[in-house]
Amino acid sequence: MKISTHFDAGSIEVINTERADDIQLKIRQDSHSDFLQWFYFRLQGAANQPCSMRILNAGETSYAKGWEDYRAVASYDREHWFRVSTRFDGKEMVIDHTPQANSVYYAYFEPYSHERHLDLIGMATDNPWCEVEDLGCTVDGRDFDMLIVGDQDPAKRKIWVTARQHPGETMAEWFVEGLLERLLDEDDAIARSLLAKANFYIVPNMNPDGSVRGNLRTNAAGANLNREWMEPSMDRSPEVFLVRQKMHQIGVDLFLDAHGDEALPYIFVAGCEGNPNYSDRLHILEDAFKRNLALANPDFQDKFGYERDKPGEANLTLATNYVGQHFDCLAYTLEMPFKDNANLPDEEYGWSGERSKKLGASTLQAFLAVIDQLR
Ligand code: GEM
Ligand code: ZN
Repeated sequence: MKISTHFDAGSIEVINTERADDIQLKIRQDSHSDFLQWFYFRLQGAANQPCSMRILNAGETSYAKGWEDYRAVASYDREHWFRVSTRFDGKEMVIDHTPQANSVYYAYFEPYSHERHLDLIGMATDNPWCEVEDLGCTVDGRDFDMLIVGDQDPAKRKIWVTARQHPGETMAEWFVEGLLERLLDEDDAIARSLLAKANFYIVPNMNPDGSVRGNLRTNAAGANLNREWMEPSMDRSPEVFLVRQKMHQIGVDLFLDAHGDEALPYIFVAGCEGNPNYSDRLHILEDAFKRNLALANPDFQDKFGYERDKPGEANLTLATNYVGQHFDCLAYTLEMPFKDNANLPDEEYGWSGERSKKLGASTLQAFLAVIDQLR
């Protein structure tokens, strides 16, 4: 029996693989920080053997509550992912599965590979409505791409979407794939109506290095990018520095930052209610956006989510708060679950890449609903 991780986003520490019913593993820290949560590994040689994969340090991970009512995902072909039986006693998490083949993969959530990221950029390059802008390089020297969709008429509204500041939150890039596919669909009336009024500036992956390294939360310099927005630096957080610089050149009328949440089994948003400049105008815009997103996609809800920030107490190092404050615009963090939507559970798949894509496509309807009230 063999467990390996030498592939894009692969990450686990192997402790003992002598017995299929007592495979002992540990989740590894992010490459340059002490966050630990993401796992993704391949098991070979255990076909038709009841396997129990014990994650010995699950109780010590960054978000241990994320393992309550959580089920790991598995795949034979790395295309089709399904949930498998998983149990957590507060200390260890055990994945119980009898593989039907001698090669199977297990992960925290459906991975989104760097090759798929490059294919997404390629698909966009092919489309006459889309331009690929090279923003520069990441810490590890990877290309850092932004997609511009629209005719770039400066009179139009500017809608920005970023995703995967936290690289292990792969649902965020699935979300962008779904949003982009619909936005570039010339037969889609929502997309065409939006592009008549707005240009889009989309960064499908804010953290390519952390993604490939199998990090949950940080980049290749150990930075949590969603705490770098007040004082980004080209050494520690070039990904934020370059996007923020571009925002100040172009302007922002609406901002959405896509994330995943480890513990809450819901889809929700977190806004700028704690910002010094928060106003009735922004509150009304936030309500209209949420109301229309829920109509467009019942997976979204507004009852469960993060505690609201108190007036004036927002942490402006977060993307949403920084952008909402500095551009006086509607700005939201959108959260999708690593677990499932408890309001609309799917026994076989839980929350998935496909449902993230559908939500991304639906979000265009909420954008269209507020586009005329943004300023
Ligand atoms: C979160 S954003 C947290 C926002 N909280 C409130 N109350 N507005 C982060 O960066 O910690 C996004 C995420 O990691 O999913
Ligand atoms: Zn996040």
